[in-house]
Amino acid sequence: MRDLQNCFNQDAVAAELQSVITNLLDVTKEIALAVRQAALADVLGSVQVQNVQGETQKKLDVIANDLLKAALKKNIHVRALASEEDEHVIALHNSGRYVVAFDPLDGSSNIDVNGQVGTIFTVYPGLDNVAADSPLQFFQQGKNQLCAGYVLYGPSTALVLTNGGPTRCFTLDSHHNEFVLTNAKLQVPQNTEEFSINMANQRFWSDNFKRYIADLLAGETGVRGKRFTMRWNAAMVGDVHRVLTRGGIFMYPNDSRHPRQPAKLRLLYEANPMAMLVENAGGKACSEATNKIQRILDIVPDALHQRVSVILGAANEVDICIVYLFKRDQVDQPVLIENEEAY
Ligand code: AFP
Repeated sequence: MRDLQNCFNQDAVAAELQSVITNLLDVTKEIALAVRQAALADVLGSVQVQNVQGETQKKLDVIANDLLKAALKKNIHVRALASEEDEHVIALHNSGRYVVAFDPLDGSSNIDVNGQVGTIFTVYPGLDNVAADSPLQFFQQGKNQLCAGYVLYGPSTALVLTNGGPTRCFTLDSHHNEFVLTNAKLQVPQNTEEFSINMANQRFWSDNFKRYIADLLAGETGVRGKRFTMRWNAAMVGDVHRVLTRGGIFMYPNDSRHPRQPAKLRLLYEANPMAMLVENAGGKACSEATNKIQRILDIVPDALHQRVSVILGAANEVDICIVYLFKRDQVDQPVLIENEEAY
């Protein structure tokens, strides 16, 4: 707690917010233990129930969600909760200063194969003129986030956190059950030779996006003139952690599988917290909408479980991807870039 407390002090984090973050992190230590015990604690497998996203819930999804909700319900500073696993907002304390959203166990398809999973969380100011149980509490731009972070349950348990200042990395010291600061300022290199995408979706991508990936694959003799490698963990926490620690670009683009809902990742508790962590580490995070590119943190949500396309990581590589998406074949058409100074 000493390292976390120093960081709270450096960032001038309000005492009430500190208590919310501390509650969240205490639960992640319990989840880390359950993930480690796995079959020994009978937490693998599914519960044969679908969540609001239409995904079959894993036992650990339910356990993590219940633990987080139970802990935060006791905190008088939390006005409302939103979880990937719950369809509606959960109202808590009317006078609470904060609203909290989380994906209790991101990458849950990895649970049963002993792969990386994680908890992603974000805290926004509660809105006084809005009912505590209203989704409007969460229809705030990502740039309003007071804190964003994730805990990655990998070979070690890593916490990556920003309170608006630098993006820091802590490692769980399991002997003392305490997060110890191990990188005071993560920095995403501007350029990269590593990309992260689910290539199996290629046939559903736009032609411009296919061309961008084809040029990454073309190697030293292609137009990019260098060889790229590819990694895909199927858990955003794992893939973004690699981008934050080693560099790279992570993409989950729009695809044509579900025309009315072309993106997969959720804005509130996946894209926004990751975008804040990446931007505060010097990277970029954007999303492709019809004929325009948006900084993720500028998107005004209109649904609690809204999905957005995500392109984030090395600043120069994100820019190059945007050129492929919007400018290359459309040089005579205006390209709308919202909040242009961010790009
Ligand atoms: P689950 O938590 O349902 O496993 O989904 C994980 C996720 O939302 C994100 O963490 C991954 O990047 C992405 O989905 C993986 O999607 P694909 O299974 O389509 O590769």
